[in-house]
Order: sequence, then structure tokens, then C-alpha cells
Amino acid sequence: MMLYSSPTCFHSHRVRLVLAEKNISMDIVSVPGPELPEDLLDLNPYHSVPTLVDRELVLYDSRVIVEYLDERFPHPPLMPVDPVTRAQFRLALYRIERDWYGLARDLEDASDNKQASRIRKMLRESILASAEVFSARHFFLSDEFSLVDCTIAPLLWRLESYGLELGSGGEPVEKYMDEVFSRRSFQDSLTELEHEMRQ
Ligand SMILES: N[C@@H](CCC(=O)N[C@@H](CS)C(=O)NCC(=O)O)C(=O)O
Repeated sequence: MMLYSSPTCFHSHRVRLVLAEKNISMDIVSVPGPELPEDLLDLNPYHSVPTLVDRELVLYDSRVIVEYLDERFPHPPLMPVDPVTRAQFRLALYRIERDWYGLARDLEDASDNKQASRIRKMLRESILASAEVFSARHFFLSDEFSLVDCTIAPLLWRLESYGLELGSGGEPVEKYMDEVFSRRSFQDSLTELEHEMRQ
């Protein structure tokens, strides 16, 4: 198995975190961009990372990849078994991708300071609106570490590099961050460049 992965993008980090959580070893091809390797261009019509190759199977989009990995390597499971709870987790993944990932991407692409500070404020408010969910259970929505945590943690790791301070009301999120960032799997998932994103 082989993963084409950016050393800095949160979509790639999400997949690397799942690999570390499940202790899966595979060849990781670092793709710093902006140019992509020829073979990746041939494999993935969207020319994006992360891209996973498992023999004849080529997968792209981090969500498709992490769900495949969770089924292909069932231990430890990162999704609940019960259909209703599974659906709630899937809905959370959809909302995180749409809201937080969307704003983070806009922030990374912001063309000027004014635009960046407007997006930063929206992202901060959106995260703080979920402060109660962060404090309700040991992890997000659950007492077990899950694909939802593997999706949120790479984004929260980048807040400092985005110049975003949660400030007042952010304590439950900070506590969650301390807990997740100290996991062995999380530390193992980081590239050198990601290590440098937080002091
Ligand atoms: N929805 C995709 C987004 C992936 C994505 O945007 N990847 C960026 C790097 S963070 C990329 O490959 N950009 C190169 C390009 O689009 O040419 C996913 O979840 O994997």
C-alpha cells in the first residue's frame, strides 16, 4: 500500500492519523507541491493528495480513504457499530468538512489581511459554538477515539499557525486539544513541517 501525502495539508494529516491510530505501516510518498509526481497525475483525475494505492485500488478524497482504512483494518474500530450513532458520526464528519475545513481552506487561500481576519473570526466562532460538545464526552461525541477526532485534530493543530486564538470560552476545546495532541498516535502522525506548526 502506498499513500501520496502532503507534509502540510490537513486532509493528508487526517489519513496519516488514522494510519498511526491503527498502527498500519505503508509507503508514504511526500508530495510537497505545487508540482505533483507524474504517476499521481495518471492515477488521480483530480490531481489531489491524499491519494491511496492498494494494489489495483486507487482512492482519493480523505473521507473515502479513512472510511476504507477503517473497514480494511478493523482494529481498533474508529466508527460506532449502531446504525443511528454511525449516521450521527457521518453527519458530524460532513459538517466538519463543510464548515471548519471549508473555512480553514479559505483562510489558507486568503489574499489579504482583512479577508483573513474575517475568516479567522468565523472559524473561531464556529469552533466555539461546539464548545459544549467538546466537554460533554471524553472525545468529540464519544468516549472512544473515532474518525471524527481524526478529522478535527489536524485542523485544531493548525490553529496557532493560522494566528487563531480561541480565548474566552475555548477552555473545553483547549482541554480536548491537550488530550488528543498527547496521544502517541497523534505525535507519530506528524511530519517535521507539522511539528513546527505549534510551539
Ligand atoms: N476533498 C479532498 C481535498 C484534498 C485537497 O484539497 N488536497 C490539496 C492539498 S491540501 C491538493 O491536493 N491540492 C493540489 C491540487 O488541487 O492541485 C480530500 O479530502 O482529500
